[in-house]
Amino acid sequence: MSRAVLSLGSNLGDRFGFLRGAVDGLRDVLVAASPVYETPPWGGVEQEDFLNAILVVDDPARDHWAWLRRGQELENAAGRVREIRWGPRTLDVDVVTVDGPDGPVTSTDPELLLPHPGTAERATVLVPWLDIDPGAVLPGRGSVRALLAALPPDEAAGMRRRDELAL
Ligand code: PH2
Ligand code: MG
Ligand code: MG
Repeated sequence: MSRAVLSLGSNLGDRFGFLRGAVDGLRDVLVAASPVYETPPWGGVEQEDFLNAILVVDDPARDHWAWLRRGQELENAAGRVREIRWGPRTLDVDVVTVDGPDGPVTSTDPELLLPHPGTAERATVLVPWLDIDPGAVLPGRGSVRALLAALPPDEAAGMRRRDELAL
């Protein structure tokens, strides 16, 4: 079996529609979907605000590579064009963590680094993840609650929960 935590992001076009499209494409394996947050862009590229959310998915037949491929298919279905690093995108599906039969999967393959790099510093991932899994643990780094508490206070300050946009 493998259970994955996926991070969704969109800041181009019908942002909520693209997040919904990803959820619809994962409906048969969906365990939980977080609230949607409107978040100021991080990464230094001047661009529109993102909508971000977290999904937990589970499928006995998929390994971590299969989750990556599925995420890429969903990005392609959303018309994703790969241009600027950390730039605007219709849909970003990042594989944050994967738990397999032998525990958390770690990968140093540049195409699929696991856990997803930068997660411990990203309130845009940690906040919605904690919403749907209060006991969440980032492998190698500890509890998501503690990681969030350790971030500088302004990291989450600009995030707005959009409860009217339920996935
Ligand atoms: N993703 C990026 C770059 N910057 N900013 C926010 N707020 N949310 C994101 O998901 C995001 C970003 C590259 O993946
Ligand atoms: Mg990303
Ligand atoms: Mg990505």
